[in-house]
Amino acid sequence: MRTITHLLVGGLATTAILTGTAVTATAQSDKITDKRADVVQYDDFEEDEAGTILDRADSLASGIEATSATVKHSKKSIKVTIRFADLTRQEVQAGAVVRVKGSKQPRYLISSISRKKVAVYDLKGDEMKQLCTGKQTKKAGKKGTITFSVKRTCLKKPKAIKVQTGVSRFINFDNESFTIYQEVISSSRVRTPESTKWLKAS
Ligand SMILES: [Ca+2]
Repeated sequence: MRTITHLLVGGLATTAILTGTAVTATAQSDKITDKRADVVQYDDFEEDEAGTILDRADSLASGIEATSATVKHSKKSIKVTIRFADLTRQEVQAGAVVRVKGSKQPRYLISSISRKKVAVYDLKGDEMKQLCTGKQTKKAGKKGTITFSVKRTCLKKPKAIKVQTGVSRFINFDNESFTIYQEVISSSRVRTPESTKWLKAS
């Protein structure tokens, strides 16, 4: 699980730093429609850093081809819903990287730790301290969804947040080799997750 979490941090957090400057907007919910046929397969991170972008059939077959992600920032919680073309029943890991107002770096990672749970990690420093857990629900199959939410108090009640999301699936993982499918939610890019607008807790 550690490897999976680190992958999400690497993939999502790194790109978050590169994402442009802040645009202030009043909103509490934002939906990003995902580009189609854009699941990336990696067979080795050292030899295959860029991975392979799968075509439509193989993206669907990966079981994690996403169609959209919706983020809601309410007074009590932060809720993410990722929708899929045909979601696998096998284990997948969903994640979100959260920026808060006043911080240039991504501040928190929310990541699946089991089928029914996510954890929030503090990205400040190298330790990736786990701050709390939240609930996750998964509906597999056509038009399937993964929804997770965490309490806003766990993220110290941020005034506004920007969120990037993605999903990963490991196949045949052992210490020597693995295949991973990764889907980042973006309307235009394949490896860079798109950030929501600034979402206020209103
Ligand atoms: Ca997609």
